[in-house]
Amino acid sequence: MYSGPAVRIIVMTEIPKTHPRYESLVLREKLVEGFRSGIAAPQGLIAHGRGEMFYYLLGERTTKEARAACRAAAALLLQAERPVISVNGNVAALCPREIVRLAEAASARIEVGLFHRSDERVSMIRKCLEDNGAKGVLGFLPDARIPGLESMRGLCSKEGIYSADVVVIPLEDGDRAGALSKMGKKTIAVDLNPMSRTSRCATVTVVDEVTKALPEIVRSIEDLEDDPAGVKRALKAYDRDANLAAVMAVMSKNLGSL
Ligand code: PTJ
Repeated sequence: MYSGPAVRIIVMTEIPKTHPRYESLVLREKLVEGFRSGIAAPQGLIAHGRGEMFYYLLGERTTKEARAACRAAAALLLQAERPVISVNGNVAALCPREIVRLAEAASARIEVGLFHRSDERVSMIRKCLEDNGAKGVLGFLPDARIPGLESMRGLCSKEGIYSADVVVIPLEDGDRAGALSKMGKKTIAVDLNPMSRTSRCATVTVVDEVTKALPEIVRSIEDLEDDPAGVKRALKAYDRDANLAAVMAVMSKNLGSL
């Protein structure tokens, strides 16, 4: 019988590429890895499961509604003067490179903003983003507060979220999304749940899996960056509530046909 010190058994599951749900399982592994390294909060695993459920109802694909929302998001970012991308543990674990690419394309700052905040997690997430090419990541030394928010998520940086005009909020909690809107900021949510408070209060809501949504926003920025008329058209064509209703119709149709 083993009598040595306690050991932590780490099991990395190898996913065969031929598995029909390969991509989904790889995302799970990334998040579990993020949790083990301390980047993602344990609560993040639960939030991911909720997202997976909505993604399943969507048919695990990018809808035309998501593409239209990404185009509107790109237009909003191109019009912004002080855009900021807010990053939490799940987003850092799933797609740090995509965050950095979006920040470059949109000339945006990156700020770490955590619900389950600890200095250790903030600095691990900052390091993870820097390892993927990020520069000047904000959030480690917050010097401002979002009015009306008691949670740790209310802490922010004056130079970043506090003075931003457009904030990208992937996988956000509803309280902060609402508080940012009350501050007069335009927000871009990425959330697989079209019914969440965040989805219903953001200026633009992309209902898609975050690792798919961020590159699609980058593609739209590249497409629209020298096209001011296209930027205006993308914003005019986008109606958040109609877009969310169409996404919910896709989900109910999929449910009905299963
Ligand atoms: O890292 P922290 O401490 O800031 O905590 C991060 C979590 C995600 C735990 C925290 O923000 C949280 O509790 O979020 P919520 O309120 O559960 O909201 C997360 C939303 O994101 C839910 O509506 C999910 O359906 C959705 N979601 C989860 N995974 C994805 C997703 N949307 C897009 N892509 C995903 N991969």
